[in-house]
Amino acid sequence: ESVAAAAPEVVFRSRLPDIEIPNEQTLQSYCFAKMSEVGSRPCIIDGQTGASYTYAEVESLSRKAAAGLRRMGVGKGDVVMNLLRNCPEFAFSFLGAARLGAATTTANPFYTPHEIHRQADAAGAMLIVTEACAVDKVLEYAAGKGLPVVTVDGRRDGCVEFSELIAGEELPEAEEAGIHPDDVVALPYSSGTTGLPKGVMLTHRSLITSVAQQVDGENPNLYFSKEDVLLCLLPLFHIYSLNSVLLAGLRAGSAMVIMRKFDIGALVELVRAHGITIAPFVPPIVVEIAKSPQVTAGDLASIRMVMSGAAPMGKDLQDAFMAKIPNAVLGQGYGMTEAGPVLAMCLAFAKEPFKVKSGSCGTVVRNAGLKIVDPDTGASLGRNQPGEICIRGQQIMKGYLNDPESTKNTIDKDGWLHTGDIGLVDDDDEIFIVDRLKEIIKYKGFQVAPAELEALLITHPEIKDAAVVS
Ligand code: 4UW
Repeated sequence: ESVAAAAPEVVFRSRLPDIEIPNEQTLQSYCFAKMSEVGSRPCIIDGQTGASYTYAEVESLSRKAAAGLRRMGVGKGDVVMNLLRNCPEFAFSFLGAARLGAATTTANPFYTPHEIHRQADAAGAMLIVTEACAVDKVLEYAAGKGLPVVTVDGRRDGCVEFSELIAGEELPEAEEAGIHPDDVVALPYSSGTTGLPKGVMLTHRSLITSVAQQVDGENPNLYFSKEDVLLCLLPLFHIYSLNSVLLAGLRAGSAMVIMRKFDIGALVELVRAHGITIAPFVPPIVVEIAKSPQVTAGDLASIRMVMSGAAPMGKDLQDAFMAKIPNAVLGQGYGMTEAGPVLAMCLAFAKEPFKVKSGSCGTVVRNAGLKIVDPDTGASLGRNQPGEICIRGQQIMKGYLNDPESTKNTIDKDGWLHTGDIGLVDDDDEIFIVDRLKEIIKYKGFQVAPAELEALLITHPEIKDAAVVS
């Protein structure tokens, strides 16, 4: 890898060996593959209501949701919109749609009506699953388009209750046939490196690959076990939580405790009540806990692993937080919706952990290649040289929905996905993100597309033109 070496490309790999990834099946069969071992174990626990569902119950409810969605007209290739805060029904609906060969597009229930309608239109949603806090934003829109609306938290005129949707028989397994590994199963929206939010087509194959890269193998990069209790606080409408909490948790047979919104007191109570062992966070939550006099090390004693991702977390913050949870491993993952989403994961989370450095956002996942390229020349760079991070592997998106142009600008002809992030790989294969080439602004780990703000600003009669930068 010396500068003089003739090899034009320096491709970084995981320190873990590649594994066999069973990605020629459906996402739901992959996630529930260990049913005989975990059927009677807790799967989803609603932290707010205390309702608890075993693995067998979650599987059964997802089959009933599939049957219910089919009765409402959902079929292969269709798109269901989940406009929900975290709740058990999110999982039943997502997995139910998957069984029909349909995809779920996820949106933040606190988006403006305009944002929601735009996404529903672009995604071609043919049914919306939502809840009381957001239903008024879609009723008129849905009526105009003739789309059915399902509510998960009570009766509402003109809507179907989720409890009715799942009241019938299960969809028989045989009727799931016909799903291809390259069919889209999740359609989150992301602005990527430029412009407005676009539908990111994640297939059964890509999500299985991504989950396997994290939690499968003899020495999983991200070791979740059947005994673990995961905190599902980060919103499932964002790919971080959907993939690395719900899907990874299901695959590993862990229990997941669902929390609808962040509140430090409630968090401490849930950690104590359920013996939470794994806490996936984003940096603003890490900051709040690190600074809160309300939270003591004793409160968090059951936690053995804290993950952070979706935005930068520097060494200082990481060190301050570690002082608060001396018994836990704190590390980062690095994801991007388009990348499936996980590019890199902290190797201290492995079953047989590696020593890692504070401030690193992990090492490239196994069964993938990562490259650092000079943004000006496109030349592949060696260690310790910052450049644009590119990733290749079966986990990355199939492309943007109905947007071959943006797809081509993001995934090059050799299959490399260009992230728009500037980072380097050090001598120990650890990745450090140092800058961002792309336009995107991150607020609490959520994307804010400058193009959207610009479009909004210029609707004001007194504003002639606007440019938004991070
Ligand atoms: N450090 C610095 C990081 C980092 C980061 C992301 O909203 P998106 O498209 O997607 C995400 C996904 C994050 C994620 C998924 C699964 C997972 O396990 C995990 O870690 C535990 C994290 O954020 O935004 C993508 C952009 O967010 C920035 C970066 O700019 C990236 O392109 N970003 N993670 N650790 N920046």
